[in-house]
Amino acid sequence: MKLQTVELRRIALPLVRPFRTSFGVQTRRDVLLIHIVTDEGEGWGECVALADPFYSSEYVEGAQAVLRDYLVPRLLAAPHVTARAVAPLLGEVLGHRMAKAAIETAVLDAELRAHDLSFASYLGATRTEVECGVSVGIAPSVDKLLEEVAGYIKQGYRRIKLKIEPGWDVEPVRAVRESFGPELPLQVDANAAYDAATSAKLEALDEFGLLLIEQPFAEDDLHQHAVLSQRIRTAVCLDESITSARAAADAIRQGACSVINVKAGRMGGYLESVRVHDVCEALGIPVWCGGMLETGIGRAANVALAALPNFRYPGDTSASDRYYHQDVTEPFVLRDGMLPVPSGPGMGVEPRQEVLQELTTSVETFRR
Ligand code: OSB
Ligand code: MG
Repeated sequence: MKLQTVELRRIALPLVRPFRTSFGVQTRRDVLLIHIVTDEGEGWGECVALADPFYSSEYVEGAQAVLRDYLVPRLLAAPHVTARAVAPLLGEVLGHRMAKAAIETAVLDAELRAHDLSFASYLGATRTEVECGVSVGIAPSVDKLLEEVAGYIKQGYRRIKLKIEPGWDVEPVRAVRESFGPELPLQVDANAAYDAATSAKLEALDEFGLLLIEQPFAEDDLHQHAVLSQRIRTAVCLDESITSARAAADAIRQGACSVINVKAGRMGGYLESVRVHDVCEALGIPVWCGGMLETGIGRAANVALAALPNFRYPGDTSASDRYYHQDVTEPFVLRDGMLPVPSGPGMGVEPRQEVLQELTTSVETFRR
């Protein structure tokens, strides 16, 4: 394909409720969308970087800067682009995987639309719907938490993930177990909030029959994860630490995790995510699909990825109304705890022009 224009569009969406994690509170989502036009059609990508560099070193203003100054110029200079060529074209630029993933996704979307092929079939999906879980923020009180969890269970979510931090761990987990019973699929996510000194609290979670404990320690501290894995029966899962298929293989070999949360943005794109999926499958390690509070654009691609065979746990692929009153695409609606995998060409969803216009805060356009 010959690239003609690249548009970086920022939109702002209020969240339906504040989302509190160990790294801060989000009340709105400031999203960077990439829209490309080629001689064979158009494509969209969503950059998952958050507003602040608190979950990852990347953040939305930084992603836009590196796209503007380094990534988009390299892409526009190429005589011909395909999704597979994007990572090599951008390889000279180190890191910035979320920014790179957004570009690769937009190119892949355009390419697949041009070939009338869906993300799901291209990536290797084996299911037409995926099981959905929900990530529940740190609540103002245990009572409020129980109310929120009850609401999600009633809506049909098949798994609950509680955000935890030192001071909000054993008590909320015990309360949820006591209220909803031992059969509720339940897991926790610390977003790296623990260290060797606070690790005893994580060992105390071992009695609650959790599916997994996600990223308790720092991104670069595989050793501490390996130590915890040895001490508890509950599976240790990595999120922030896993930035590539190589990182996944290393973490598994070191005994740092027995489950991996796959997020395409963190890994530089859907192509690398499939490699992570494959490497984990070969090593007997299940994966599941994480989320970054995506709009319908990012969600469509995530749901396609989650339909691959080694995605063996419900994902953080919740319905649109878990996040937004009004989504950018037709909303994703939960049906019996599942979301349907889009089957149309490319990501199989279209941004609604009037909604985009209403939410847009800035647009930058680059031409060949
Ligand atoms: O750690 O998985 C995480 C949201 C933003 C950043 C990091 C994380 C999350 C979530 C929610 O847990 C995922 C979602 O529902 O999209
Ligand atoms: Mg996480």
